[in-house]
Amino acid sequence: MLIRRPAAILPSEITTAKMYRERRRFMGLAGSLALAGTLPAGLARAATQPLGSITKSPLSTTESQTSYKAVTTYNNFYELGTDKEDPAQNTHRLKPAPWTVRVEGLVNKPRTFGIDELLKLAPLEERIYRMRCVEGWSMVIPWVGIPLTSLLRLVDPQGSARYVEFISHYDKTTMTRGVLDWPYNEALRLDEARHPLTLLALGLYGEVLPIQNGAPLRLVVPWKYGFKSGKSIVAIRLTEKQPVTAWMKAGPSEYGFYSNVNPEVDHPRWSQATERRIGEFSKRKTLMFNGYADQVASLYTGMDLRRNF
Ligand SMILES: Nc1nc2c(c(=O)[nH]1)N[C@H]1C(S)=C(S)[C@@H](COP(=O)(O)O)O[C@H]1N2
Ligand SMILES: [Mo]
Repeated sequence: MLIRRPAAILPSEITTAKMYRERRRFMGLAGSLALAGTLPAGLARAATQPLGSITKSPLSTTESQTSYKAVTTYNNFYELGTDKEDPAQNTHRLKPAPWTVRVEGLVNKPRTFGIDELLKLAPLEERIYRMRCVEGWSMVIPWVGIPLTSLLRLVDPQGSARYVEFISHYDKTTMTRGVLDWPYNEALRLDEARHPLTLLALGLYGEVLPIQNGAPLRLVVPWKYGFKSGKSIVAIRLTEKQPVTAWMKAGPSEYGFYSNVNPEVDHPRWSQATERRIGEFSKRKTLMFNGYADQVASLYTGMDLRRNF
């Protein structure tokens, strides 16, 4: 059998998680061993556990996906460092297992879920979403997850519940101190949280979520700026009052509660009219609600989206 050696793989082909991992494994091992084709059997095993069967969602975009490498090395996860490369280098600061998430507050059936239970709540779906950061860059990411509404249904929200707060894990002994008022928290209105596009992500590129992307579970809200998609969530709390979120506390004039992608509302320090898709050179025009207006605009009828930014 002809063995295809790493040198024969073009960088442009390295788009899938599996291929990227294989390439890294080759580079990380003593080259002679790998090239001689004498890889010990144990090393051929996947580095991460498989998620099981995943169905493809019709809610996915058909735009080309950002490379696995960019998705997993260009991150915002301030708990693991404030530079884009930091989270991928500081993954040892977060232990994604064992893990539980408690769902509490104004619900009739408060409950704590383990990751195994979440994986069984609803069929796992691949959702390829456009994501846009408030900093002006965007990516297309094949998330794997379950609709958040599947989880909310199980805890039976009370009639008075109007908001859903998401609280991220924080450990001051290993994670960044200062910068934000930890733990990181974000929130949605209950109808936004129940919207079919709102995803509880447990994986990407067909595999378990890498730590730098918010393992073991993170929120994904594709029509809002990236910071609304809290990572490494430990608690989901239903409330009557609008929660004050970490970024609102840090800069109330810059980060409002809604944070819908809106090219007409500039960040006080820069325009939001265009964005750079990671991997592309020229800029794209930013679309209202990040291109999801048909699905979500009705959530905001009658609201002044300049005031409710
Ligand atoms: N806990 C936590 N969640 C977070 C952040 C963070 O710093 N901490 N950064 C947010 C921001 S600003 C963005 S753009 C996205 C980035 O997600 P990604 O690195 O998986 O692309 O995560 C969001 N979720
Ligand atoms: Mo962001």
